Amino acid sequence: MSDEVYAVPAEWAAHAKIDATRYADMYRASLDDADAFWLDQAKRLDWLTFPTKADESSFHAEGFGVRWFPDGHLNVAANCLDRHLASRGNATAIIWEPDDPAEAPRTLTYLELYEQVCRLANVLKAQGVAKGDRVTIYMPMIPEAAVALLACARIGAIHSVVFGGFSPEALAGRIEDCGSRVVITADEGRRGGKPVPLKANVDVACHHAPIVETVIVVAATGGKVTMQAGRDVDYATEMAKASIDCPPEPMRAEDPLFVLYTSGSTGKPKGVMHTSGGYLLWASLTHDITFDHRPGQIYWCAADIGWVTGHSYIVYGPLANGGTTLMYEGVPNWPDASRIWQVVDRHQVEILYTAPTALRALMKDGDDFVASTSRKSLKLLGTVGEPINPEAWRWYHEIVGKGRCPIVDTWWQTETGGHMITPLPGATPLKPGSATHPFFGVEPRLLDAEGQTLEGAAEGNLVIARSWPGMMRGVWGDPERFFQTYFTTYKGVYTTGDGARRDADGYWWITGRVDDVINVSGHRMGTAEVESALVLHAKVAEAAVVGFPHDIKGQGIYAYVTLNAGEAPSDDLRKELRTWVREEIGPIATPDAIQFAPGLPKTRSGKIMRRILRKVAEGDVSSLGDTSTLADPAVVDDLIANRVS
Ligand code: 6R9
Repeated sequence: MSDEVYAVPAEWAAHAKIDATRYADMYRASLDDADAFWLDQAKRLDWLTFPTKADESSFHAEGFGVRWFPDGHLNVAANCLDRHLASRGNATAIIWEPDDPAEAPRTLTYLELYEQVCRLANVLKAQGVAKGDRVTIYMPMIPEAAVALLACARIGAIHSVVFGGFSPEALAGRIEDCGSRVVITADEGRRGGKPVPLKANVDVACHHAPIVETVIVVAATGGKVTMQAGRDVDYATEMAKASIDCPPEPMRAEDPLFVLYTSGSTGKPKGVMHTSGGYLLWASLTHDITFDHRPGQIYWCAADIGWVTGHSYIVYGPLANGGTTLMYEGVPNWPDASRIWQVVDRHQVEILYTAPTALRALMKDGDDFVASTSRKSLKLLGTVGEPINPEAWRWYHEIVGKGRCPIVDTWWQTETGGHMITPLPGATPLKPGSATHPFFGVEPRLLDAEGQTLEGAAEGNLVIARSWPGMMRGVWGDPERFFQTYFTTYKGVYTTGDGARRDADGYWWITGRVDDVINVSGHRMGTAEVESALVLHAKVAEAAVVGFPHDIKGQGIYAYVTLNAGEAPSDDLRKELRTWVREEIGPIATPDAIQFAPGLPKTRSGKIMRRILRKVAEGDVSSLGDTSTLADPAVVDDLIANRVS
């Protein structure tokens, strides 16, 4: 952690939408008179019925629930499209940069995007999709993915986007959990010059999820796929037949907009549900203020649409604000480590938002890849997904941004819908590695293990003391789980699952997860999920998974595996288990290290002592702490002796 301070550049302080004084005033107003503040902010959206009330949430068991703008009506797609047509119908809504740099980029104006969304909305209706139905989207990073999200929003269908890197099994689980009868996919995706067999994966998933009646297939690469008669339909054929006339469905602010599955500390991934009014307001306002966004600027969020960052900051935020959003199909380091910077130059990107893991990977390849490009267009840089180490922060600031561009290190979660703790470029002096200060309406608090509030400079559990418009509304299909997961550890507050430190200047530093979630390359992975996948293997008796520090990924996955009696450990089996997990969940879940362990350290009541497993994985065996409560302390010596480095 670093205590250098980077002052707000003079031109930012003078010209940004929010300067330090304005931030302080607005932040205070957002807490002191929240209803008035949020009803005023709500004016940035186009409502069919303007709400008369803002926050109707309670974090307490009695009357528990999260509700915002309960009597407001609007349509999210109309806010992202229709309302811009008169003023900027011919402005570029989406710039698409293909995986292969030799191919030409594509652009869609607001009018073109609007027409495609209306057509697909009609295609969905023709397939029997109605308001409230769930539609699963399993797509590569092509404009049709954004069209799919917005088409659902237009007719009030609830989308569930599943990251294209997830396996057929993981996809099937998510389809079944939310009960989607319709899947939108593509023949193939492309990443780093390699095809991703999306349609073939959907075919396998449909075996496990017989609920699927219709698969709409975009021909993205022209790769060969089998089309099942009566189930699979060709996107282009249906689009050509569909009318461009599709009035937006009037929705209540609290009608669901989407479900997005994310890993938690226990059990299978949960479907985080967001609704229409509060979510869109939050995505739009945070995108506008954190990035100091002006329509006409080229803005690039280099995330995938399969994660919440793609939802809020590739699609909903920028389009609600009439911006130009760049969608990139590929990976940061293909054909080589200069690709991101070449894309920046090619499209004259002014605002770039990416993840620390990508920066660390590029940094490792040396500065020449950066120096060979201009990057003059860049004005503002952002990061998201995990804590950024000061070294990567400085590299981003000095080498990428030539010291000219403020960095907004945005802390938030799938559950929060959008930015929660973040610098504002015209208001906040920066400290490398600190997410700095809360956004409007966000009341962060630090609690100790007993739930006592910590004041001043302190470190503890990060909780949020009141509701905000972009907050999740529930766990799909499991109302109890929402309250159980987030509101029972500490009463009356939202528990984030993150630890944090507040320094003497009141700056917030996120220290990482305090639960059994690991953050691999900015993606959340539940240790329980990887363990479940491992024990499904016929040779595995038991498995325990922990995170360990990894230079590029932030955290890597370390698995301890106990084999069934009679099974012998071997390198081949190690490989087999890695492939197994990859196929069960997806490449992001592949263990970096597998240690065969005849026994796991357990308490006498049978609870695995993860603290010890973490220490061994980290290679920090000198401070294992108290091991006297273990049922069999000898287990630990074996773990240390056979550590995989
Ligand atoms: C948006 C997103 C959420 C978890 C979160 C935290 C970590 C995200 C961060 C950060 C430190 C930041 N995280 N942004 N940690 N600094 N700027 O990433 O959502 O995939 O749900 O992950 O990511 O641990 O709890 P999600």
